[in-house]
Amino acid sequence: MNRTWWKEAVIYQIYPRSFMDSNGDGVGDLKGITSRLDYLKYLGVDVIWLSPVYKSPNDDNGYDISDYQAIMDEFGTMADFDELLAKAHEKGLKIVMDLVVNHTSDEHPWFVESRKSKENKYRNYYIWREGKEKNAPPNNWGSCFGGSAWEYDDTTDMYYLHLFSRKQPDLNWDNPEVRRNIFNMMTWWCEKGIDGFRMDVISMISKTSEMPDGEVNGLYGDYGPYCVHGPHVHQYLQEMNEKVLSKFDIMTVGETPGVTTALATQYAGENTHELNMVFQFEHVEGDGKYGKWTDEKPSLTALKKTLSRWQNELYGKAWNSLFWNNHDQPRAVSRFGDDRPQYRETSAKMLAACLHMMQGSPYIYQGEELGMTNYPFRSPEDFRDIESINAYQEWCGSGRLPHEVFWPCITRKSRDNARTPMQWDDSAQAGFTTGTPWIAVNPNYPEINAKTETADPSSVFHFYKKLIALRKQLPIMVYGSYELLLEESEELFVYTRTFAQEKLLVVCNFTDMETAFTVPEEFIGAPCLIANLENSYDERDVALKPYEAFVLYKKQD
Ligand code: TEU
Ligand code: CA
Repeated sequence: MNRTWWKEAVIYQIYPRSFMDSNGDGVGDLKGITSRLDYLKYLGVDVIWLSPVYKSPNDDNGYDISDYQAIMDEFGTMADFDELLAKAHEKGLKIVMDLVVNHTSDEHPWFVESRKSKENKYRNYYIWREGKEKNAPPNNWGSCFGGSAWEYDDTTDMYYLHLFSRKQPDLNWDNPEVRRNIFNMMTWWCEKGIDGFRMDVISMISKTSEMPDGEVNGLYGDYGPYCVHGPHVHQYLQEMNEKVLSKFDIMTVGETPGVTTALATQYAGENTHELNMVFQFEHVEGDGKYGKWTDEKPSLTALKKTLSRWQNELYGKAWNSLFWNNHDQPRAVSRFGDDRPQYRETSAKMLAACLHMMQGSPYIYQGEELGMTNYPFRSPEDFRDIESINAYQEWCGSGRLPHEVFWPCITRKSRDNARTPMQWDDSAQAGFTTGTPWIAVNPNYPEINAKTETADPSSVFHFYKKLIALRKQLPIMVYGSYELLLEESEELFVYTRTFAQEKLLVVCNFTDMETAFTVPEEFIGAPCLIANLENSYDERDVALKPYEAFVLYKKQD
């Protein structure tokens, strides 16, 4: 397997709106990010993935782009971006941009033109269809953000497709002019010196020409069979690779909801000339009770099975991305760990060890390295995310579910859990802003913040810092093969990594119970690389405390 910088990198995701506000307007911005680069350098990460910073009306917080080559007003100017890029490179940090090209904003000039008339030269940049009959959309597909996936446009008496919000019309990738314009824009950013792209819902860019009704689950039909992993998706990605990606030393990661390991070996295969890696979602989806919404904790055996399958089925064929959370997911320690005060730090460290010792490139979402938690939402007015606001209306506002049934589900999974401001210190608004933040700061910021944790060697922050440093020292963490042990255990996640003469044993207690563990013969007496609690692992039998995790390392003689 050939060595590359992105296989050995740790990537840190910044959600700019909530990372650091430099001008007191309550919204994070580029100068704010630049002011915090030394913090990221100290943590030890290699790459920053910036969620979208392009001009946008912010219907979906920047994932609705109205100008791909201009910076969002609230985030600053292109000069601010150029300064951020230059300063990051000076400090040895790379910058990966978030490329959102499945759709644009409805305020993008292409769409403004497209909707003017059926003859407009931009008409076929988007996906327009006649209604089934008067006031009926072309089919029953539902949008990810609630309601129909079709919006009626009376100027031309037709409907346009939007798999997300009605202000995010889907681009028609079958149109070579669309592809040409997108590839030119990507080249423009690469020539500025950026270091790669995270590609938003890139598995959805090719749709079938036939658009029949989908299987109904809930209120609308499923667009999946017609819009995900469509007929030309690999052709378009290979064209993108040939015309743009292959010309630069950059990293690419595709966001591919619905991807399987088999498909991933095509999207991110060592020699398929598409992408370097993909985000799979099998370990963070499928737990829903009402659509994606649930108040249930995921099952450990299901989690182990899913992650182990991805470890084994990609090994030697494609590259894994590793993540517990991002700007769309609830906070890792609240979802997979235990955010009660007596267990929050230990379980956050356990999750970090469990993920970072696996094969693949680990992604850290802003604040995860502090053990930041979900937010204590009190009412729907606390939400800012279009997905949560629409879902509450669709499930409760409509009377389908009583508030007390749905509320625990939406508050546990709302994307806004990940979007509350980064907690920098224990001053007002956690040091994020001197103004009023666009979304409330988590009230636990006096205990959970970067200033406190960078000063405390036993903090979650320093545990992440140590894991990142270990990855630089140990090729086995990057390139070693994976084997799951104790498959049926509901309490312990235990696996080994093997690389030439070296071997790692990773042991994680995912419960708040003391749990017995027997160290395999070959590891008895092996040195402990990292652990989240004070304990000795020299003996055969270990009584693991709640959320205890440790890693033993041996070099076969
Ligand atoms: O997310 C795509 C996507 O699948 C999400 O809608 C995800 O499934 C959902 O949020 C889980 O609750 C990407 C971006 O990451 C997301 O922020 C955008 O809202 C979306 O695309 C549209 O651009
Ligand atoms: Ca600001």
